[in-house]
Amino acid sequence: MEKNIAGNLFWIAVLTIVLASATTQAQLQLGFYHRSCPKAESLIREFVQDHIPNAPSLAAALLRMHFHDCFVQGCDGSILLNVTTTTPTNATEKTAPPNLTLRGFDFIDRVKAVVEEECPGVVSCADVVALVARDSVVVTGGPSWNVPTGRRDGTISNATQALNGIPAPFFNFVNLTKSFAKVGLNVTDLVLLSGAHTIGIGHCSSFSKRLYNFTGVGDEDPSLDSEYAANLKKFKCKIPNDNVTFVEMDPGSVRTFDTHYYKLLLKRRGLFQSDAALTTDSNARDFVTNLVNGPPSNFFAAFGLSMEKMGRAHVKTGTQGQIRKHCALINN
Ligand code: HEM
Ligand SMILES: *[C@@H]1O[C@H](CO)[C@@H](O)[C@H](O)[C@H]1NC(C)=O
Ligand SMILES: *[C@@H]1O[C@H](CO)[C@@H](O)[C@H](O)[C@H]1NC(C)=O
Ligand SMILES: *[C@@H]1O[C@H](CO)[C@@H](O)[C@H](O)[C@H]1NC(C)=O
Ligand SMILES: *[C@@H]1O[C@H](CO)[C@@H](O)[C@H](O)[C@H]1NC(C)=O
Ligand SMILES: *[C@@H]1O[C@H](CO)[C@@H](O)[C@H](O)[C@H]1NC(C)=O
Ligand SMILES: *[C@@H]1O[C@H](CO)[C@@H](O)[C@H](O)[C@H]1NC(C)=O
Ligand SMILES: *[C@@H]1O[C@H](CO)[C@@H](O)[C@H](O)[C@H]1NC(C)=O
Ligand SMILES: CC(=O)N[C@H]1CO[C@H](CO)[C@@H](O)[C@@H]1O
Repeated sequence: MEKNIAGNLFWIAVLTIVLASATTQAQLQLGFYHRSCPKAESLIREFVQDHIPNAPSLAAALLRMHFHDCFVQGCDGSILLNVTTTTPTNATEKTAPPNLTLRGFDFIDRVKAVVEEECPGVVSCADVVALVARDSVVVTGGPSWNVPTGRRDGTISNATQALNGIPAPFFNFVNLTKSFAKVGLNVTDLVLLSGAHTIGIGHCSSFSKRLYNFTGVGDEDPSLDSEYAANLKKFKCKIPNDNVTFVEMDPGSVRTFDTHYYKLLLKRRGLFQSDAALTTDSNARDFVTNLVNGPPSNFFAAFGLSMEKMGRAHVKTGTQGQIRKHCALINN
């Protein structure tokens, strides 16, 4: 009898804790807007399907935007706030002739306007970014993945934090691992998500040191294939620190989401030190080799799982944050 009471009390305590954490810790869920804005996800998908084929290079910028958003104060749309829009790396944001990133912000604003018209004040900018990133990759023939929704928008825009959160292209393996661990991502995720560099471009200034001044004595990065380096210097990045010219990160396959990026890594042709770093750790290198040798479908499936995981990084849910009306501005 006494044992029973103790047992019951135990289960009541467990239940109470579970219920309490369920109410304070709202979770992301698939189809969060199912009741509050049933058409939200299809409107977003249709907008992407209608517009990305005319501007395919935008898909990369939009995928990268979701990554940057999640690495700074969690996936909360703070990357879109006006104060931070120019912070992540100066070289990137303002100088691309096609102005990729700026066009990315404009694209998100247009998507947000569509969902605002359908259901004002319901769909967060953070969810728009997450859904647009997925839908853009799908339109380019890449993998799909689940995007549970219910993210709320943050209200802090801090340039210093933006610079701190985003891993730099000169990071080594240890630096990268630490940076990813801060948002709950491990080495598997690091290798898989870096595979996003199978699409898109990088400015010469993002890897110039590898070509011109690796250790400060006018030398090249010895871990970069010398033939590739010579070609880059001859035809693309002709002067040090050129922040205007850009190159394809996965030359010849820049618009195709595939495992070719990993093949380049094994040929010592990853563009950034952070790409090359993935082959400096034996476990990571083995994983890269597996991805190269396996069917693309393995990469696609695993990439999708890591994207879903990244999309949960420090999210705000429930009553935290707000649903911004304009993605560039905090509601007043
Ligand atoms: C592992 C650490 C990472 C580093 C150090 C890094 C760094 C960079 C840099 C420096 C650029 C080129 C910027 C420029 O010069 O214009 C770039 C481009 C890009 N990154 Fe990453 N990145 C990392 C991880 C990721 C992740 C996790 C994703 C997405 C899941 C991603 C997606 C992209 C895409 C799609 C582009 C091309 C953007 C465009 O064409 O506009 N990157 N990245
Ligand atoms: C954000 O800042 C840009 C540039 O300063 C400006 O053109 C734009 O109108 C601002 N957006 C909003 C919604 O105020
Ligand atoms: C970006 O530009 C601002 C203002 O010009 C400057 O203060 C800052 O140091 C630059 N940051 C980087 C990473 O170059
Ligand atoms: C690009 O490089 C030029 C020349 O070094 C410099 O004047 C300019 O400020 C740089 N732009 C950015 C956005 O860093
Ligand atoms: C990029 O866009 C900004 C703002 O619209 C503009 O001032 C700048 O000249 C553009 N840069 C290039 C290289 O087109
Ligand atoms: C921005 O973030 C940095 C680094 O976390 C912090 O030192 C600084 O106080 C913050 N600035 C504001 C205005 O909150
Ligand atoms: C990383 O996390 C995933 C689960 O999210 C797990 O399957 C994988 O084994 C982990 N990788 C490492 C190296 O711990
Ligand atoms: C190479 O780096 C060293 C040390 O940072 C610097 O003093 C030198 O001016 C750089 N040379 C070039 C060509 O950028
Ligand atoms: C920014 C950062 O974390 N840099 C570190 C990268 O790794 C080197 C060597 O492991 C450290 O000295 C840096 O501080």
